[in-house]
Amino acid sequence: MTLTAQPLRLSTTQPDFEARFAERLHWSSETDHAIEQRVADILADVRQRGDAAVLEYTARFDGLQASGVDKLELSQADFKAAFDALPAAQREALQSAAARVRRYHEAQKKANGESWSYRDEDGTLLGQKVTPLDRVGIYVPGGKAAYPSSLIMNAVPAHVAGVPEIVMVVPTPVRGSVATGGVEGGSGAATATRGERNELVLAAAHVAGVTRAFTIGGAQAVAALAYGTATVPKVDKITGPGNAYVASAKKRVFGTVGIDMIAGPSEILVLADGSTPADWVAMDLFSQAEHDELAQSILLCPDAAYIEAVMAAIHRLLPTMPRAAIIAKSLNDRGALILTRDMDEACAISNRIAPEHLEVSSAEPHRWEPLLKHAGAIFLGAYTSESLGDYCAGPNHVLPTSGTARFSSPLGVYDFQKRSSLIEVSERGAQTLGTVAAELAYGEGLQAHARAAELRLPTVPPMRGDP
Ligand code: HSO
Ligand code: ZN
Repeated sequence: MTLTAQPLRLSTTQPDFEARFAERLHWSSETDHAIEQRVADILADVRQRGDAAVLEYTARFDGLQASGVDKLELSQADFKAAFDALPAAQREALQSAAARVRRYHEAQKKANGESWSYRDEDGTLLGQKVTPLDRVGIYVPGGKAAYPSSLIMNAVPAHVAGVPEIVMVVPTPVRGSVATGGVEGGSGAATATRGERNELVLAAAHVAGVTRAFTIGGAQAVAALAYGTATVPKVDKITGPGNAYVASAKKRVFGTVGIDMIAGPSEILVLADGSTPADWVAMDLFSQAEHDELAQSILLCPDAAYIEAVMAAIHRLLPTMPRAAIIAKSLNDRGALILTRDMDEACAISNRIAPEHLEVSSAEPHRWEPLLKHAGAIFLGAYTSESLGDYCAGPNHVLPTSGTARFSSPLGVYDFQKRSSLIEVSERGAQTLGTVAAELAYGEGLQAHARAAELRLPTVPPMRGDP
């Protein structure tokens, strides 16, 4: 069977454009009810029975047997061994990616992650103190869905923020029935089966500053991190991608702990003026389509002939791709090539979509960039392929999806920090502020508030209102 990709072709001048455009963008993030219920049960069970429940679910879902959760812990030595065993080119690539991501996030911390304060006319000090979270949990999906690059994107900003303890959880399921019963590296006794580990993920943990790691996954791992068990430390925030169970569990533990965004399928929108080689753009569209059949790749362009050239490139290149089936399904079900009246209109439509990744594939990217308001990340110019941002340019690749870039931002250092307000009122300030506060407090009928302010005035007035 030959695969074909026929992304939806639209033109903004066609009468039914709005309806067909809206239909193509629609995506529902609803989790099915059965999953919600099972996750709720697992969370409650782990909360109540701790390690024992974690062990049972890990045995049941991952086929990984252990006599204690401590036997499922990996050590820094395990990370280092995985790193050392990699080919030199991979080691260097991991290090270089982590270094660039670190540098970017250090700049981010400097620009908007530092404490600040000022003194007002009365000498009162007002400010904001920024502190890192004490402990964060990073979820790393298992098997093929595990992206070492995502671990870097989560752990490095946490590390740069100054989080002292970064706990990773990663399922290492035992494939089929081959439970080998090997020694858990670094953890001593041969009392745990050994699951399928992703060595690149462990190596990434080495370069990204992960402090502890457990080979557990699913809702049970999220529960262990959120509530803590005898062995797994309770964290303050959980970040990282996961399947529907993990996403549902993260939503449910929100409030007990912080969480990052719940990411939908990957998206790329290419705004093209026709000056970039069509093959490059076709491959950029493929690059997000290959993530997932639900991923969305869209081209917006005012040049009809260029759209034909990209379409031809898609047909020619698709059969050469190992993940052609996923790419074809993604393009057929969710992709679109949209002819616009001009680049201004293309920019306006892009803002309506608020894509996760926005490539401005134009000879004049800086002409269009000021018009672009809503996007997780904006890639300027023909050389800036989105995939460079996925791995190593520096900015975070954890980005708002499904239009949420209208109101949210990339994962960053600020997600691993919190702010406390600082107030130090001077004697004179107590006078100025005391009268204002007392007036408002009496207005709210809160006498103790009013008196707390008035007692600090040089002349304390009589209390207003009946006792
Ligand atoms: N594009 C993905 C991140 C990723 N790409 C990881 C490759 N590896 C986020 O939307
Ligand atoms: Zn990607």
